[in-house]
Amino acid sequence: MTTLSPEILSTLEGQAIELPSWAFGNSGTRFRVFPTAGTPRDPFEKIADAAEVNRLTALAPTVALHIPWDLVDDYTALRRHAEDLGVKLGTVNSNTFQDEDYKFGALTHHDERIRRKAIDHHLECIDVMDATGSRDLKIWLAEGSNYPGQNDMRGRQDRLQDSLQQIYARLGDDQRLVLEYKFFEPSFYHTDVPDWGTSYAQVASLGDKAMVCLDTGHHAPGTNIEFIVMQLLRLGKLGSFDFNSRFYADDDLIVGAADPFQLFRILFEVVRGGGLNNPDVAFMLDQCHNIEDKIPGQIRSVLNVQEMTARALLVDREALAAAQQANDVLGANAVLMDAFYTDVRPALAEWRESRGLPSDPMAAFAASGYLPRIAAERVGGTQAGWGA
Ligand code: PSV
Ligand code: MN
Repeated sequence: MTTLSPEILSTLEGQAIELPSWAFGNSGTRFRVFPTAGTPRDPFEKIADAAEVNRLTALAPTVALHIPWDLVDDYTALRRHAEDLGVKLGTVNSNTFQDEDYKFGALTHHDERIRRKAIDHHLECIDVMDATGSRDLKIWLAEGSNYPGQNDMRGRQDRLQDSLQQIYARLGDDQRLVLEYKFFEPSFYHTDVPDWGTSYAQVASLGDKAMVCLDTGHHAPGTNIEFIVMQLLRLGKLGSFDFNSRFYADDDLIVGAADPFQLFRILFEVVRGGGLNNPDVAFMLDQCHNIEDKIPGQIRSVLNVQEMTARALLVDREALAAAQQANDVLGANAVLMDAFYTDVRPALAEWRESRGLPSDPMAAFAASGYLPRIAAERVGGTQAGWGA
């Protein structure tokens, strides 16, 4: 059995992965949303489910909120509820994609009333962050156009910068703004923040508290995502990850499911670039569980990240550097592949047990009776979904 060194284990012990509240609600495609028994009816129940993931894995100490999906009357009560269950409230995600007014844009809109409304929404999100103790405001913009000539793309960039400056000015000293990019969808011709370069250009002129968010599902097929990770770390602007995996577009599948090797390559650049257990780089999930049970889906996800991080930490960096220096193409590649092919699962299971955690959190969850219990208890009300 492969053993993991005390240094690797202590690094893994510091790993924290933020869960998205929306992963616990029902989700689906534009064709059908399949509900599951026991789905949370409100943010309090979503946080209870997220806390269960953390209880079994010790990997997920924070939960991201989405406004307005997670609107509550009393955020202090929500914060207390989370803390009572051993987790904290994390990133606050804004939403400018579900209001009729935003059909043609929000932070980029040429109509000053609509742009003002979108800016004010973000200021309200920062009010929520003040109450929840959250550090990060995550902005993903569903803005763009469908047809060439439809919009003045340059004017939209200028207005976006102005909007972001107004939002940035409201951040507290310890708060940050992270700007997420996505190459297409819902717009099909141009998107206002389509790539890391645009996000970087927009946040770089704001200041130190503005960073880029890299969602692994938001690139064209074949994109070398680990190169982007390297570059953003090099520039000191990688603020956060939204982890998920994809076969085609923004599939939001379980991280490490579609392409485990890509996850390994990304995590190796994270390790190499000093991004692991670095408070400046938040590890988050952004996933939807359309057909699988949501809580096990989240447990599987954080375990996948942990397992692949362990493999990335196993890379023999000295041997790799030596092979690179010697232009030993296949030797260098072999160093990387050796680590990737190492099965760390037995060693991690043993280590979990030594820390008082279940060696197999998936099995422990299945045996816990939690799912049948919430299915029996959560009767009536309206189940939460992507969009509520
Ligand atoms: C839509 O693509 C999206 O998945 C973005 O990645 C955001 O992070 C998320 O929704 C929540 O708004
Ligand atoms: Mn995302």
